[in-house]
Amino acid sequence: MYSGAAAAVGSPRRDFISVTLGPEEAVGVGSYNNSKAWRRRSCWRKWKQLSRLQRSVILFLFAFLTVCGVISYTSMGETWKSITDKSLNDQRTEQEIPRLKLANPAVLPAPQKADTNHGDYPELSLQKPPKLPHVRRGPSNLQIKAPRRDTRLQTRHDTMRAVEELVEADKVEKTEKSIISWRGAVIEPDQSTEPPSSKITEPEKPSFVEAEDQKEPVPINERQLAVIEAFRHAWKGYKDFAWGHDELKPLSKSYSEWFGLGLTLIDALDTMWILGLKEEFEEARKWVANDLVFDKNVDVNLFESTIRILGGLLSTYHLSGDSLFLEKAKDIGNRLMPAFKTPSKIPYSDVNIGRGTAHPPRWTSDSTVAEVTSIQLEFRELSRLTGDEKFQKAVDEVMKHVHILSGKNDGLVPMFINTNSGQFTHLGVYTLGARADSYYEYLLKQWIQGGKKENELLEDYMRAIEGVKKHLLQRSEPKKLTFVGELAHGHFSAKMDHLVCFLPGTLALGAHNGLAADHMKLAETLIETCYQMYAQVETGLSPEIVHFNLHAQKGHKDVEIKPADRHNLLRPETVESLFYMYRFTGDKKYQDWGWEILQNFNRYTRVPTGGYTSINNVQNPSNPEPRDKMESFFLGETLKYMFLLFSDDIDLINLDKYIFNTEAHPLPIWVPA
Ligand code: DMJ
Repeated sequence: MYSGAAAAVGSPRRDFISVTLGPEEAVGVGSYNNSKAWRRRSCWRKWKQLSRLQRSVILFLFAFLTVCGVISYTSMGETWKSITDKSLNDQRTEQEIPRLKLANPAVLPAPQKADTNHGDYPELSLQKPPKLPHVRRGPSNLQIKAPRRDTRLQTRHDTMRAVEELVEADKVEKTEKSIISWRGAVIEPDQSTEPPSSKITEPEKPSFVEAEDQKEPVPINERQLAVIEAFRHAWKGYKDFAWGHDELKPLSKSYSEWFGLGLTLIDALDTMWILGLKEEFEEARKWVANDLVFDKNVDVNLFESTIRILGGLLSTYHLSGDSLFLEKAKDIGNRLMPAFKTPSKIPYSDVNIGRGTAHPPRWTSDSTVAEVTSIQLEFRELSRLTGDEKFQKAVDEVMKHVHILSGKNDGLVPMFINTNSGQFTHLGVYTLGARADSYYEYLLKQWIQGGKKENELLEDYMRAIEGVKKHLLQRSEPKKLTFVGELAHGHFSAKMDHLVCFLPGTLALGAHNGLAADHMKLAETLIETCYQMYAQVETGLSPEIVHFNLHAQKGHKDVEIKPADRHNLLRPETVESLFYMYRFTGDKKYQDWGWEILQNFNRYTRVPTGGYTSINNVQNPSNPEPRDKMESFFLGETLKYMFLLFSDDIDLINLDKYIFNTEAHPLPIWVPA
């Protein structure tokens, strides 16, 4: 091929021209083509002018660069492929979200594997940690997965602390490990909602953005503000006079020690979170981080330390996402395990958490039935979070054992069980009060926690409620209040502990979860009775125990109080049940009743210098005889349930996602409704 352009410049290099010129150039379509050809010829000329060595060096460099180019193209291709795959996956996940949300809206963190201790327990299968190297934060056995935080709580905290949050978020990014912002730890995309018993190998479900995320935050109302004020007042007393100790003695401006583990502080952590008390929470967190040490030569009660300390740490972990609380929970959980080393596997009541030894009380080898059967929610959750089955295995064995044990009366259990023989003792006495109460509560709650699959728990619960109806229900005079009495060797006693007032809430929770509708009816009548245990008393506060009148007598109310029973310990059970009743019915009278109770606590138990005190005499408004003690459950339970009762936000601890332990610490339901 000949080019007119080539002829114009008189190039002798026809071979070059014939190789490089295309057809357009051949017909001479403009100066651009001409100058390009000229440049090429000029380059060729220069190339030929180079020495052989120079040309070799250039060729070598060219070859080297070509090889590098090929390598980097290959690796970029991989990256691009993974990006493309990821984006395809993301698209698929987004498409799947609506369906998954309906089937199984997740609120939970993936179970954590503390160690891969595969045992022979069939119901527990360990979950492999997700393959997400970018979220690794330390040795694999210490990795914590952030739980999904309650979005309502978060919204409120966001509003309150937006600016500080930005600063803190920055700090979080810089600090790789377990420091959290007020809003909680980074939510990782692999959170799932599976119980430890299901066989999951790859918990790779994303955390869903749930419907309520888009809802407007519900503003805090006047009554909730009053609860916040009450909490702050109580906290002031604790902080000023009892910081880091178990309980405040508000009158003597000192403290009492039970386990020496900062019981009130731990019990109150999640309440502070729910109430939005950031400063108080952070100060308390610092204490947990720096001063809470379980390696102490001290005897603790297994039940009390499980429901208050383990339960409090686990729920705070769930709400805040702060791995500090899970680490502490693991520590105390492990230290409590020696309690289960008994001939019958029914745990001892006491454990020395420093020495790793356990024992029953000095006077008996019995344990209390409520105590050994009301630690399950916490230990099961600890297994789910850590992937370590031993916790769940230990407490499930207790339930299985009690399930088949003789000595029950239509599902009602005696109050004691022997740690050697594994048999019930002191047969013939049945109560829903002290020493048996939370056995019934935890039957239902474990069933709900585990996704309503563990039929034995449900069977035992349903049978027990039938037993209550058959043996323990009576009506009082003159108001015909339905109450739950006790049965002692065939004799009915019209005695009812305030503790029994957990029952209306539990019944309502069961009905909400699909159990018999008549449970709700019973709940409605029983909560009225519990309210009357306050309303019929001079201070408007319930005594510890009441006796109901079975026969109408002129001038007598339904409620009679014996001198030994007229104390009030700031207990939560009635406000707890009011909370459930309001959530499930929306009937404002329950809020009003709770409001009355709060006002009476303020009137008769509030100590001006800080704190609230239990009182000795609910029948004497002019001198209720303060006892000089603020129980930890006043902050852990009573005020928390008050705050939730007054809230109209059903997503503030949504009862389809969380189950409260018996100390009011919300734990996730593994398969939320
Ligand atoms: C709390 O520790 C728990 O609610 C327990 O189940 C019963 N006693 C107190 C509150 O009254």
